[in-house]
Amino acid sequence: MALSWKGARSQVRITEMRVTPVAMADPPLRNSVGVHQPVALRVVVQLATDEGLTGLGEAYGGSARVASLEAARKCVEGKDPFQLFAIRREVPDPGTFSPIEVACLDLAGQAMGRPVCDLLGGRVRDEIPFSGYLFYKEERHPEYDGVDDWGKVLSPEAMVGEARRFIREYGFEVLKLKGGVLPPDEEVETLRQMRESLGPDVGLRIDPNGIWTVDTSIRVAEAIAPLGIEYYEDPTIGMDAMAEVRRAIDMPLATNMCVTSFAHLPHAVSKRPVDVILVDHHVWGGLRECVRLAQFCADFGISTSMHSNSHYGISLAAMVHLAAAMPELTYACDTHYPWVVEDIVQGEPFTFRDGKLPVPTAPGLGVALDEEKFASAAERYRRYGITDRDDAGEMRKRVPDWDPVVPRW
Ligand code: GKR
Ligand code: MG
Repeated sequence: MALSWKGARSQVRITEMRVTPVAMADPPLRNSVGVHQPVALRVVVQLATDEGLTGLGEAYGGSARVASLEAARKCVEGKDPFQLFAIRREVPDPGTFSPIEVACLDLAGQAMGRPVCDLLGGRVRDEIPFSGYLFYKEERHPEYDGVDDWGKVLSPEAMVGEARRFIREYGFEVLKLKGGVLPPDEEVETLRQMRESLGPDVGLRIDPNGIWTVDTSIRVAEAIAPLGIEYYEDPTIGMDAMAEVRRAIDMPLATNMCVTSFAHLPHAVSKRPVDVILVDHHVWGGLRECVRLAQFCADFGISTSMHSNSHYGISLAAMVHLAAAMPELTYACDTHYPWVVEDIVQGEPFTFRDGKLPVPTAPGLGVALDEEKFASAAERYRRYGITDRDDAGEMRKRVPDWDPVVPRW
């Protein structure tokens, strides 16, 4: 039998679903594949109801996601935002359903006068700890239209400078180094200098996005073990290779690459490739699925953290509500947010203090679009004409014979 609020709110109907591709200015951050383009792509979903409410969701960008969301519109319009199972049945793809689910939860929260975390089971913490996300980087893109006063960061010494600035400006107590960029020994040296300069209390992580061989992964693990590493994220690619590394080292291994769906979980338990899974509501099918994932992880002795990609404040609000409602969250969450030059949400709702963000108490997600900035992000998407992320192609503009071979080293 339908639960009581359906009777009370059965008139709520989604009257319109808007899908808007947007692009944010993104500095030339390096990773194992290449370098970030001058813009990072996102898609904003707006759901309007017959009661005059608007719910917001945000997804990874790219032409396939825009198309899948456009195709989902007919399954969403006319539906009740509280009936998430009914919508999911018609929109089964996790990455497509995620921004729709978040927008529905935003609507449901607004309709009920409760923050989204209350719809996920309720908050277990009032502040969410984040890790500062350090990237090696190139000089400013020539065509970049944001502020980039970080300069080139391609040495251990420069990375220590970046780390100190992250701590000074945001108070992060944990730092994650995006690795797989410099030769492994230089990245070990980067971590060594960071530990020496930052002292023993700052948490350190490294994530080379699966670019290293098993042998290199083990060798690096042995070299960084004395530095006290919180966890070692995706040094190599695939569950079998990760499990081999894990058997050889004594340091928690983490992933957002080899366990990315519920179908992977049986092997995540039997092969034990990792100790930590980074949840990501954009990938796993929304906030409620991530709560379910975290419960599963706790039941099977796996820790949890949270993954991030380049994102705006709609995603950040969703991540904060999720982290608030995940009793099993073990580690500070990732976020790319400090690299965002201009958000599309109103005001400045996210100010890191001591590396943490407070959980919003307003109904829904607690963010609203700044129409002017939103329009300018949509215009930037059209102006750059980039419809799919291509870090390797961007790198080839700087190094013409660049070949992102995996595994490297
Ligand atoms: O933005 O270059 C990047 C990151 O490498 C991103 O693509 C990853 O998804 O942050 C990510 C990670 O933790 O693997
Ligand atoms: Mg990762």
